[in-house]
Amino acid sequence: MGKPLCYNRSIILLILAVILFQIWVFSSFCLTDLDYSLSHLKNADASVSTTQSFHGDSCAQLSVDSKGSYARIYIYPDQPLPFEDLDQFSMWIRPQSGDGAVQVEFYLDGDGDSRYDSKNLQDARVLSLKKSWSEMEMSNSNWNELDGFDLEYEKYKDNTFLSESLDACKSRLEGKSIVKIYISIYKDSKVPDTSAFIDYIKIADEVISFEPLEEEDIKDGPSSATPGGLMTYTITYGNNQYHPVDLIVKEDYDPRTVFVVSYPPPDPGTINTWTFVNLPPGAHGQITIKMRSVKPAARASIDGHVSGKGFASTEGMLSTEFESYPVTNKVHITAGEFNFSASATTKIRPIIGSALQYGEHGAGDYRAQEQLTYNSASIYAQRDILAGFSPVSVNLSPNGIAMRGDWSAKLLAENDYRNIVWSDRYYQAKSLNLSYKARIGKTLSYLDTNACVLGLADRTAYWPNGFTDTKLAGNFTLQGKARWMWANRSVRPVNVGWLECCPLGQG
Ligand SMILES: [Ca+2]
Ligand SMILES: [Ca+2]
Repeated sequence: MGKPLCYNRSIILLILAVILFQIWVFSSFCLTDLDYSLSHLKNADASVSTTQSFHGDSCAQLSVDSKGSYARIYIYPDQPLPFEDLDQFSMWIRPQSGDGAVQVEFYLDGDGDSRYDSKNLQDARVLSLKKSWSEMEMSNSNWNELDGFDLEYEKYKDNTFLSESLDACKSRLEGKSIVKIYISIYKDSKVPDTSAFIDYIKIADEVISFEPLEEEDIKDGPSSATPGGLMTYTITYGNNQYHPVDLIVKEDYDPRTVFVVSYPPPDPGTINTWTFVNLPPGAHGQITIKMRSVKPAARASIDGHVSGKGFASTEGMLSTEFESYPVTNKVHITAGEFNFSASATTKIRPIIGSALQYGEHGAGDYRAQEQLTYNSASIYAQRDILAGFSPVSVNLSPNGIAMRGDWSAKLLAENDYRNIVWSDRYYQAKSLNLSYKARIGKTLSYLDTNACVLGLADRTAYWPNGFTDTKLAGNFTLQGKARWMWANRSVRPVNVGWLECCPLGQG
């Protein structure tokens, strides 16, 4: 009657934390949901200027010469804006020369395709009646507010729709959405040049102030990074209001990231908060933050010892591989009545590493001793196994069941970094005296084997541009040294085929 094996070691089975999220999302938000572009025509120009500004440091300068007709600002909401949600529509104008006329146009989508189509009867185009700055009682060389709700509008090519207020248009065209807005300056034909500055266009809750940073993403970061590597995030903030505000930027870091440094530095005593007191209207700025992802802690060193008589089944696995995972850093900006949130997600690239699997099965006497050393760059294993077959039985029934068993052993090493795989298998063995040292690393991988076997052995190795396959049967000793060196950007085998076999005669 065989006794159950007494295992006085803990099971060596390390399964590394694997984070399965493969999906990464990169979301981007700007301080304004409005995009704009400026017309560039032969005899008229529109450009961002810093010579004047109502809000911040910049505005749009529109000018038309005597041969031109108009200069224009094109505005595109990121998402179609329901016409009925247009509760504010205003801009500031500083006439510079001539008595130019202003016209605004709304292009509306009515069929839900997010586009304006002049041939589609459900879509609509609404234009304000042109008004000169003298008619609007604007003074030259001063900033004047134009409230779009003070203008009168008509629907393009619709005689039933004349000179309505913007509120009346909104109710008559309910259900349609704004997909683009034109703001045009038409020339005063009595003078050679007509020009004006325009700043701080407010459309519902969104503002265009022509400041260089307002179209930057609030949060920008790398789409991918190496494990443990540095990641640089940029936060763009701005005061979109008329008055100075205390603006607070608060970061919500991913727990798998570590703050390294930022410019400007965070508020004293914090690593994630920046306060800008009394930030002037239109002022914008950026914060650059360097973060590091947490490097997976892949490190273990294990000494084991097993001995006993009976059935033995051991299994071990070590791996330095890590799957990709995403880290998301969020930012919240509070500025008076405004709140902005944005996030940037960075995919941490996988670690291509190595894996070592080993194990023995059989019945009889078994002793194993091992030393395993393990870190994120390499795996080292030294194992000595002594196993001999003897019949044993398992006490599953009152009479017990006699079992006959052979010994089998395996060692499988995969160096995915250098594309080396080797596999040693021993099976149908009556006795097995196995001693090996295996190291899997980036520059050197080796397997030193000393074996004395009564049974079958199968040794295979694959590496770039080569492989070996050796099959042995009988009562033999086997000594082998196989080394793969990484040099000159390639894996070079050294002694990989070297194997000394010595038959001991059939036992
Ligand atoms: Ca449409
Ligand atoms: Ca501005």
